[in-house]
Amino acid sequence: MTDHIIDPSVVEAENAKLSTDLRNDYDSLGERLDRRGISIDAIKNKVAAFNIAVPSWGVGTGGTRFARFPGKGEPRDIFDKIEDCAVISQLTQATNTVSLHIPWDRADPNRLKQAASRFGLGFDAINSNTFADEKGKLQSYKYGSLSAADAATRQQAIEHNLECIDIGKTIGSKALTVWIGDGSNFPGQVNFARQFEHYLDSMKTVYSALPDDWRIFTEHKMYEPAFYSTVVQDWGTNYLIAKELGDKAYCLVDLGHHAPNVNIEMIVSRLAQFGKLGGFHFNDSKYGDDDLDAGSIDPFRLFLVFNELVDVESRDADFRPAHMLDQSHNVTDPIESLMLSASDVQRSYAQALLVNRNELSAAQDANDVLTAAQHLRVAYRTDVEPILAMSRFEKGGAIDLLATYRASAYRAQVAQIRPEVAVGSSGIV
Ligand code: LRH
Ligand code: MN
Repeated sequence: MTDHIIDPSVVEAENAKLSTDLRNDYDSLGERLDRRGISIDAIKNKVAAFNIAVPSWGVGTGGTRFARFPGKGEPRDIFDKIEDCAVISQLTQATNTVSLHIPWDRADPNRLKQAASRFGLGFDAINSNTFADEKGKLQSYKYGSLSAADAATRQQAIEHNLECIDIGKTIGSKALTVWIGDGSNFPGQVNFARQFEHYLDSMKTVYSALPDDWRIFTEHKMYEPAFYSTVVQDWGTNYLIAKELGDKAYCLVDLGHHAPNVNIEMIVSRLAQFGKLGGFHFNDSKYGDDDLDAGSIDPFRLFLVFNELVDVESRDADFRPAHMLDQSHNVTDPIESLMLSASDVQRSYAQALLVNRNELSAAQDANDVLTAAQHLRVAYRTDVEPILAMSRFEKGGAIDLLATYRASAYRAQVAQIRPEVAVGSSGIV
């Protein structure tokens, strides 16, 4: 029996105000899609099966290197974070997995599993962290971790990743995500080839410890915290790594880790075409790795990414990229942002499912440029909110996410029991 963190009667009461209008909106959209030869229920069923993992580190208020402004009812530990994730899952019905980060979420793995399964939550990819030093560890990652010149430092970073695999095995994760900040700040500071060789050697040791049914995701990022060179800097390097490591190795695409205006949807197509697209960290950005809410700055780009994913899915039924959010909520209630972001990622998937792929291919092959472009725009311009809301409603979630969450007064309730967090800290968590 799954516990509900929000009193179901609050959700029912809010839904009761909206369900008739929703039914009407759904039926009228259904008629319009019918005229396009599309079954709205088929789209809704696919949307209902779509899941996106919530980052444990995203439910606390985030910050920058300059400052962090904690909000009310900040989660005190991973168990508070799991409860906040349960709220997001209950109302969206689209986020029944959590992605942990070690050591930030280190705790008794069996307690973690229990705390999550109480709310019907599971664990997605587990993230290692060798981009910050951990108290009690001998070696510092100041000059790198898995790619460090110093062998003892590399060994410590390897052992940390092996520990993450062990924790993951107990809690039911099936993947390890490895993002490292290793790089350099000055020309000449490192030998690129030797540094990359160290990294590959270290990763081969980590790879050899993966259980048979696991995957390892390597995440590329253009810069930060290193500002001259980064070991895993771009998708090309990431593809090389996945090929070097083996069949269980895949590339993870964090949307914010590319220079502005980079054609990310084409990177997605390339990695998928060569069988090395493992998953995503969805967020949005305007300049750097801004970790803004997915779909909040450039929703058309998010749609174009899903247009590529649905294209691959239409040719490969086994294609199962891991979908995760990776955001930092500096000025909003993280629960509200994560709910809307999960829904906006679902929205891009639903819109991409509306593209008439046969007619699109015919127009592409005929160089009928505008007809081809129109097929994407018509899908993108379709308001699929009735499909998203009906999927939530039928699964016991909220028709109006924000209104229902605010009606629950969850934030005010937890602010009663969770102590105020002192101001003055900085950093993303
Ligand atoms: C690096 C990153 C990575 C996480 C961290 C919290 O920028 O995207 O995925 O480990 O954020
Ligand atoms: Mn990321």
